[in-house]
Amino acid sequence: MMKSSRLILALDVTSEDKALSLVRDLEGCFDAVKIGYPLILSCGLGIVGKISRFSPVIADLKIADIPNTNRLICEEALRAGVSGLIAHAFPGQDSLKACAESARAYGADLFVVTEMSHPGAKDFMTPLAEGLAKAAVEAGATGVVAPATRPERIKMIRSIIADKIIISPGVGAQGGSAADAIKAGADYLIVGRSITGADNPMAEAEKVLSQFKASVL
Ligand code: BMP
Repeated sequence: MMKSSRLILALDVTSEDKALSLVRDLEGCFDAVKIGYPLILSCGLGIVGKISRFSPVIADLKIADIPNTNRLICEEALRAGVSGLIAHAFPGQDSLKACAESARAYGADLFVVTEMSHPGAKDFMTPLAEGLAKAAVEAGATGVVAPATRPERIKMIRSIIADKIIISPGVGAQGGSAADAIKAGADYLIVGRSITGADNPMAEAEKVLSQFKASVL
């Protein structure tokens, strides 16, 4: 993934037409599109090829199974053309390594969830986040997913993962600030609804991009 806009578009829509028109209209505003269960379950994996004509696609399947099942899931997504995968680390190092090996075989990126951005993440994930970040490093992942809603946790995770990539959701609809997440150490922001649900998605994307620029200057 090339760091140019430093924005990853979260495409949580369930209509193929809407998905493709957003990707077409916003082309050039983002470095990758993240799709997950909503779009893949409604349109099928064929949507990956259609979006990848415009942008690299990250499959946010939050893979969390035994190693063999993880490998099968990864290979389906990779064969469909994704250039990145998102997995959970909590099933253990063997499960995560299965994802890392599959991603490596296709030259794709693997991102590992640490602490999630919603309030409920504090119930179970916060105390585990350090260990999950260490597991990502040990598995040889490209990077981790860390919460823009809690910049102090991005900082903590950065201290564990050194120069691995942090992709960070939670800006906009979940209340996080783009500037604070970047200052805390995020490399990319993952932004969905505040752009995809806006009357003028391009204007919203430009707003996030300008906050980005202001915070790195
Ligand atoms: P939005 O900007 O609309 O809140 O979208 C954020 C995206 O990032 C969603 O696709 C969500 O599933 C994902 N996500 C998140 O919000 N928090 C996390 O901790 C991990 C995620 O993958």
